Amino acid sequence: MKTLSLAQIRKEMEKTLEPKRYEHTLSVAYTAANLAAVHGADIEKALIAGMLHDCAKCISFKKQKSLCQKYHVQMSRLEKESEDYSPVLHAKAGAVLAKEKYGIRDEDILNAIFYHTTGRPHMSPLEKIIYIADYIEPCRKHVKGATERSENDIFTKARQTAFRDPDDALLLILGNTLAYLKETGSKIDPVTQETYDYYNGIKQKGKNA
Ligand code: DGI
Ligand code: FE
Ligand code: FE
Repeated sequence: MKTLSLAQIRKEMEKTLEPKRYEHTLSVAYTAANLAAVHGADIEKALIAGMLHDCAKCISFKKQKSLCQKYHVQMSRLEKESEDYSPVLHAKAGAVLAKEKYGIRDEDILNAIFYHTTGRPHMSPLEKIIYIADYIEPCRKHVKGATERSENDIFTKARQTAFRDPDDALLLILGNTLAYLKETGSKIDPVTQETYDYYNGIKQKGKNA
């Protein structure tokens, strides 16, 4: 299968995503490109990963699940047991589509798509960039949990920190996401928790060094 150019991928996303999701997608791609420029990562890869990160968002849960099953993607217990929804599965199905439908072979881009909702310990610079860009992109008007705790203004802080210190931004986002999931009694994917624990551990070690 031929790898699609960025322009072709963009056209495909415009065709397959709902308008609001397409706007978010463009915004993530350009935010990721700027983060890559500042942090010395590959701008082209950031654009492609950003453009494709939510490529499976507008397909049904059933289809996301069957794509993951067909390509032997590891699913959490939550995803296996659920019949109708899992917030993380679109990221895994997206990585499958990126490879099988859009011809992406670069493992770093595929991992950035796969882990864009949960993160993971030991993320590559590109994985961090996509995770952060997804959250701070300028078209996102609010993030779950942040407006309710507006005295902390997590959203603004994450946007400011991302260009200075991506690990700090990562931790801020992970912390807010987990706090929100706990407050709302949502089921937490073990990888989301592991990612927070890992980056929080690094920060605490740095403080004590
Ligand atoms: O697809 P997007 O909306 O652009 O963003 P995303 O892929 O980061 O998905 C965001 C949602 O995923 C957000 O509401 C928080 C949620 N999320 C992240 N980790 C977990 C989670 N939801 C649950 N239930 N469990 C998790 O571990
Ligand atoms: Fe997503
Ligand atoms: Fe997204």
